[in-house]
Amino acid sequence: MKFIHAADLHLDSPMSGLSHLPGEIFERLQESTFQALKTLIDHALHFQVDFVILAGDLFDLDDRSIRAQIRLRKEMERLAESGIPCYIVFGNHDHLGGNWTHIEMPENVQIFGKEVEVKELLTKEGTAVHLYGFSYPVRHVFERKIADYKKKGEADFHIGILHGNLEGSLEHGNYAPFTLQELLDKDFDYWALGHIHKRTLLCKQPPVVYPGNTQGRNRKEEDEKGCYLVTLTESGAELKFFETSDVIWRDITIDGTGAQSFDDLLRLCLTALNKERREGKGILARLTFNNAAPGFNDLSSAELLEILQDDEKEESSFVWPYSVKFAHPPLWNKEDLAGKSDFYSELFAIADENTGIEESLAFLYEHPNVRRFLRSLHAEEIEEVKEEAVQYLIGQLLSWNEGAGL
Ligand SMILES: [Mn+2]
Repeated sequence: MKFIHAADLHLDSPMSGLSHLPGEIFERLQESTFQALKTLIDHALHFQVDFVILAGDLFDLDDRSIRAQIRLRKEMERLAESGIPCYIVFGNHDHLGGNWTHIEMPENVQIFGKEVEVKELLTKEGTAVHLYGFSYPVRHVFERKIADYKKKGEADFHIGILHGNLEGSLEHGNYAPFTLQELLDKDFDYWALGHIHKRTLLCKQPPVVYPGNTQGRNRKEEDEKGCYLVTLTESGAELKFFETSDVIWRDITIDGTGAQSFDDLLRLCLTALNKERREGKGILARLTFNNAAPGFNDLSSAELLEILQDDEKEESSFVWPYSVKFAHPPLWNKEDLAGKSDFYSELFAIADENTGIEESLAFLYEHPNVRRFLRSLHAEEIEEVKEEAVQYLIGQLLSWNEGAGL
């Protein structure tokens, strides 16, 4: 028996905060969650799987844009033509309590209700499968829904579908939490999880799987994203990962040792970027130079970026660098400087305080022409901004001191 397990498609993600990208690339990114779904269904048809599982957060927003629902229906109809059912639970992003225009899905689509229930399937070959799951009735589900999963009746395979958080994992909301042991205690043959966007195999036998999301939507969701083709037999499970992402986020580190000139840097960048190029895929790359000569700075990186971006806009297999940075080994360290003078220790203390950034940026966020283009910063982004500000300030102060012969 074989099936495809995917989760967190986040169809029609607005890709907010990325509209500064060139129009063609931004549009490609906005289309990418749909393209990922299409690729997923292509795989399901190619392998003629017995069914497909989508483990929550199919839609990005709880209003489920009509566009997203129509696209989902179109792909579900392709499955229906091949007689392939699709089992769906809805998660915190597309909970049942949202206010959305109802679009009818074809009959092969099996949606789990708000309480844990079992759906029975007899495959074409006569294998009996019991699938267990529930959909979020509201956005915030903090109950331990895992307690409601129980094996029911006789079947060749029992499969749990659960959109929720592995307890202790801090990157996502602690919804419908569970521990690995709780899952294993259920004695199911496969756990089809959703919610955590990073692909993670929690257990090999029986497989307990977060397939990750199907398309990265920001630089934190880097590298290839996709789904699993799962084959279950009496003797065990076999998992094969398939990529579905159309645009891939990459973090690239380049060793800048020996780069003497701007030309050297440019050549190193071009080599690194071209190595990433993949037919039919788009790449969004962040470049970091290690060990580059100290003379290279933000000015060189701005110029580099402009040149590297030059021909990529029109390229359908683009490699678009969106940032070039020089990671210079620090010329100073906090403790030394703070020990040297009260001025520095005070400066670090102010930077450590968690206030100030919002106030400093208020004039932008309150500006009528600007605010509609801005989204609020994540906590980590605020940390980054603070860190860069400190680096910049100290750099300026030290070079001024040097110049003044102090
Ligand atoms: Mn999600």
